[in-house]
Amino acid sequence: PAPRTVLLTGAAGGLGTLMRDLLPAYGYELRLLDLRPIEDEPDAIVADLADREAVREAVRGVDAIIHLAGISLEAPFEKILKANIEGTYHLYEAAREEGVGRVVFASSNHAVGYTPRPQGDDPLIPVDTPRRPDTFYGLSKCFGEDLAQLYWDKHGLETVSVRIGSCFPEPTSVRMLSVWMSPADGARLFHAALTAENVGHTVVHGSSANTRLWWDLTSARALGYDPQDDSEPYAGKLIAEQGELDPDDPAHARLGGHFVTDPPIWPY
Ligand code: NAI
Ligand code: 15L
Repeated sequence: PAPRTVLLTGAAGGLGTLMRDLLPAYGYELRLLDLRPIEDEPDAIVADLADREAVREAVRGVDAIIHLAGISLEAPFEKILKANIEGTYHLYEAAREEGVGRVVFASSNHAVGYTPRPQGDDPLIPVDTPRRPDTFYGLSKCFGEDLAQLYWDKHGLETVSVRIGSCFPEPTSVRMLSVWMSPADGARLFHAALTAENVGHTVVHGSSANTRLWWDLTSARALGYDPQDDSEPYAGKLIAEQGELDPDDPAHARLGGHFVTDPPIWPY
């Protein structure tokens, strides 16, 4: 049966806030969890993924989990380790123990951020492109995807890992014209990921059907995802303001954009 009760971790964050607005229209009852309290949501669970008991209690009785909680940008390794690596492990252990059947995992383009972006007639980046994380943050998403594969192979717990491009109300950079996922398409993709049958562990790219797309959406469409949006209407203004991407600039040559070239955050 289609999932009805869904735990949304990271519910106070940017994407969580967008999804709190959009997902109930698909018939889901959301249970919310975040480190931070959420205004006007007194029932939201305020908990750290480090707290295994709280996490186990939070997953008890839900049909599925959308896992957005974690550090969403580059940070010192110790912080990434705690929130994204150990935190995601705690969530999967809780899901296994409580018999939750499906997780939708917010992976990221930064798991493969060093992949050169296609130029000219180059083919779109396939979903099985080799891992090339551009940060410890991206590396934690590689870990999450591998954890998902392990829990499918060993425990039969299904996951759709969504390598999200940039999900914000509007694209705000020329790079985002290629990787933007409109919030409405994000909700469509999460709904497809929750309801498609027999996903095992499936990795998909998460973006709208952008004219300037860099990656292949075939595996996402195979779940039933039918993106309705395209960033192109924003292109004129953004390119006028920021100029076209210079392929010789290392910050523009690869999928991960400036995550590739930003100075490392110390202490390493
Ligand atoms: P965000 O930083 O706005 O939200 C993340 C939320 O997770 C925050 O509310 C934070 O309080 C919570 N959180 C952090 N550590 C926690 C912990 N230990 N326990 C409980 N909650 C914790 O990030 P955003 O943009 O909403 O992204 C959501 C997820 O999607 C993240 O996992 C991010 O890596 C991923 N993602 C987002 C993209 C985007 O375009 N927004 C692109 C690619 C991936
Ligand atoms: C991500 O993984 C981040 O969580 C998000 O804040 C954006 O930076 C996005 O990637 C991006 O690549 O634009």
